[in-house]
Amino acid sequence: MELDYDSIIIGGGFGGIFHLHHLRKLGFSAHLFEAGAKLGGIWYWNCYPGARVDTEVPVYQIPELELNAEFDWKEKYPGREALRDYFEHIDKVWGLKKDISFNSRVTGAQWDNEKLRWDVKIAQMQLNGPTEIIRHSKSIILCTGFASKPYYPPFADPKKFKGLMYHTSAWPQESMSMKGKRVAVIGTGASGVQVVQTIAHEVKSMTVYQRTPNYALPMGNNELPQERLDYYREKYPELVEKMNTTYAGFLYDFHPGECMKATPEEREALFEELYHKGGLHFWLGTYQDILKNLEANNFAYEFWRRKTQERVHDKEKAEKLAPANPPHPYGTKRVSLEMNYFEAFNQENVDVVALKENPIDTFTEKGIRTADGEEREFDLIVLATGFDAISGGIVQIDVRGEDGRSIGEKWSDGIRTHLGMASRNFPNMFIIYGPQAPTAFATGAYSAQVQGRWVGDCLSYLRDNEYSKIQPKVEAEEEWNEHVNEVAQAGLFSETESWYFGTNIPGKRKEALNYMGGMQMYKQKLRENRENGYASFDLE
Ligand code: N01
Repeated sequence: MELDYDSIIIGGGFGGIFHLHHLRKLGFSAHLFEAGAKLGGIWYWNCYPGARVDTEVPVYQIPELELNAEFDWKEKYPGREALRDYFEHIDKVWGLKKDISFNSRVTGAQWDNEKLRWDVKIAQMQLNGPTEIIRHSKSIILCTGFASKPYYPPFADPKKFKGLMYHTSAWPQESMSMKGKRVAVIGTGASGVQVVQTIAHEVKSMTVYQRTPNYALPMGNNELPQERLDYYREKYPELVEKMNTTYAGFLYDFHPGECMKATPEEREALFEELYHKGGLHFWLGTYQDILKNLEANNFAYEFWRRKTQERVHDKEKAEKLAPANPPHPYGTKRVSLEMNYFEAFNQENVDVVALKENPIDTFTEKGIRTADGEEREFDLIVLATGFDAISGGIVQIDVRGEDGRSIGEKWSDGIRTHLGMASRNFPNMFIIYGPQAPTAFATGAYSAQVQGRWVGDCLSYLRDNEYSKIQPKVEAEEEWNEHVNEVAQAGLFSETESWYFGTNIPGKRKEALNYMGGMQMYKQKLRENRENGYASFDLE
């Protein structure tokens, strides 16, 4: 069999680099193709002002002891520059780049059932344009990340606008001065929040076009003193043990009590404590029934609203940012972390337009006109409008399986995977941080390692037992699909329009894109599958 590598890995974020390292360590030859010019995946592309992770150190790192010995984080919630440095550090320790091709976008892959290999098509950027190359491997590992396909809403006449316009994930790599600019920010998810709070003080004026208020919580970021870093290093094995026991791979878990059984005083005291701790404590560390019971949920919303309204001086703006009627239950869209985001609206140069009452009518040469007829003029429009998340980055690649159908065609009637990592008719293809896996409910670095170890074990099993092909049984996919959707229906999440269910993209099928049973249950399922000799898979 003519092969270039045992495995081709697509994407140079946490998933890709962990797989490259792990598979090489297991004795496989592997090569990683990355569309960007550097390592980092999402941290390469998302270079908009203020890009910062919302999971704290030491959780947001690959849990491998040798990586943490020499890297000094400066802040509890590292910014994009520090994260890029971390990727370079990993490369130094693991020597990755010799097996990576940058500026190389995988555009398609076809399974060859005679030669039992994948033929992978790669567009390599050269000075005079892209050149296509084909490489062959026994397996492919899609580490394309959950947010590699930006969403550009179908606004009227966006091309009319003569100023600058960038999506947050396609921001120019060179730094751009914001001083004196008139800026529009469309979208108030995590990216929009970060842009607003970072540049509000330097721009001439800013209009935030908000469709849905973000129930953002204070990040509580701070510098990490040396003693804290030393403590993390010394205790790292114990901290990892703790991460190995929690819902999302964090160092804390949901509160054991129930909101509906707590007295008003107990509830208020816990909410205060968690809110002031910062980070996601007032979401993934609070009473679990808040995410299941609407009455309990309203207590959390009212608390968040009171706290937020206290921070915004102008009553009209405060009402738009934290309205009396919650547009969706608290915490059922991704909760963002902010650093003085709400205070930015106390500046006279920052305004918010509530799009549900006053939608965008059209883009104009000079700016944006809303339904009320008002045209605002801008030098820069920031599209913080999110992603065709989780499945979008996969189906945009023309991956074709045994029967010649693409993964997009197969999933057009609903996503089917087994364990969120394999799909029938696509032998020896593994998906990392993708649909029907814990993905958005676990950190990327942690998930990469959990899924990577399973993939490594699976490929070693094939090699040791002289199998050349593995794919899930149809029944296994159906069972996993039922389980994923059953778990997702258990809480209040499915009632809210969000990228968790694909409903942020017009026309995209509504379905549970994440496995919401938690990391522990997921790891148990992986373990069972490995220990029963991959009984829910067909091996040839
Ligand atoms: O994207 P989003 P994001 N007209 O989908 C609005 C991670 N992340 O890039 O809510 C007007 O959350 C849309 O409005 P609505 C993190 O997991 C992490 O911000 O659909 N507005 C929403 O406000 C995060 O959750 C970090 O009504 C329109 C916004 O655009 C995920 O990435 C930083 C619109 C999109 O928000 C995605 O975050 C950044 C339209 N037609 C990202 N269409 C950190 O670690 C959409 N919107 C901190």
